[in-house]
Amino acid sequence: MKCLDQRDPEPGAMRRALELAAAIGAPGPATYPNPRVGCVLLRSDGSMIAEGFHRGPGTPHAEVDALAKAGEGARGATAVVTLEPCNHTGRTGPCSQALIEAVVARVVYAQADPNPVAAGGADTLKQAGIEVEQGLYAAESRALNRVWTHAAELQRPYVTWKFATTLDGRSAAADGTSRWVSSRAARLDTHKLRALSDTMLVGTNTVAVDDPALTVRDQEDRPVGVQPLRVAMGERNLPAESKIFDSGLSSGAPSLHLRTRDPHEALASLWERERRHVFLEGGPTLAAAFLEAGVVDEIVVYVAPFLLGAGRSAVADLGITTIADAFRPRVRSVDVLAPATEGDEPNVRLILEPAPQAQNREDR
Ligand code: AOF
Ligand code: ZN
Repeated sequence: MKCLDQRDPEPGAMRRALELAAAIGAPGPATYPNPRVGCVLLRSDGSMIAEGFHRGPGTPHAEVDALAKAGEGARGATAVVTLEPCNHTGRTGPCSQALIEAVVARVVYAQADPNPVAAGGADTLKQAGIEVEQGLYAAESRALNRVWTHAAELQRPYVTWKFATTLDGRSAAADGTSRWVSSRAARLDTHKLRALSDTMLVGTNTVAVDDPALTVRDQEDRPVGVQPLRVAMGERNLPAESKIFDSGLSSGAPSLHLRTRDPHEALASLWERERRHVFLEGGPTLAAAFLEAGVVDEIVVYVAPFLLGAGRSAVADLGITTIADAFRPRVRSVDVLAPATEGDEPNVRLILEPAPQAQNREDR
């Protein structure tokens, strides 16, 4: 078996566990509603016994995956795992018990489990006489499951609001044409971001006016990968032939009409359906409702370099009448998206993070 750094094998094992966790692919539907987790079992001399990772809901957790490979060899081992071993019976049994039964000597984990249903594994292990250490590469583990962690802490799905705008803040021309103000490169980028979420959300007005498919598609416009749940939210009745209800078009992507205008209610209902990451694509009324409810966690904006002078805004009236009350998210990144094809133009992408609502007000 491969030997890790003999003097201090645990950091190397944790780096390997993080790598294993990430090997499942991009964060999102591959493991949602579960996190990405990796585990490495070490002998007391620092050599590796076995490794494992989590492949998604219903499959063994990382620790159990590694323990199964180690068999009797796990006795006296150190388990190095990216997340606190779970303490509950969910779709599978508690990892804390599995580690106790395998008679491991020591458990080193990075991130405490933010899921209240599963937390408590560390205490159970300590009570069983196992040495437990927490915090090694905790920030890296948190970053590995950034959105999942945030959602678990909030106990509602994480919300990314995406919109495209012209230089003068218009998201569509007055006559409703130019459904796409952004460049082809920006639209391709949007599909990559959609693929990280497990839920697409729009208002019923947007479905009635734009009739979006809300699927994740490739360069050739073919649906690809695990399709998010497509949700129309609002009280307006929708034509049965709306594209979002067409599962044939979209490799079986499921859809749902939530008959509520309340963002909190909608998110609670999606959380119950085990949704972790909502990708909100408008329209202006729904965006304003989510902003006012303080439930937008991330904003992605594509700016197209042209003017319309009139037309629909990306967001409806927020009741702000003076500059001091402006909604000012923090800028996380600004990037230029180069043209994807001839005739396409560069667009600018901003990723922003609203400050928590109360803090936003106090800061002024
Ligand atoms: C671990 N190791 O590899 C994972 C953990 O319903 P279940 O049984 O799939 O449990 C899911 C919860 O267990 C998840 O929300 C998280 O708190 C924890 N995931 N825990 O020890 C793992 N995937
Ligand atoms: Zn577990």
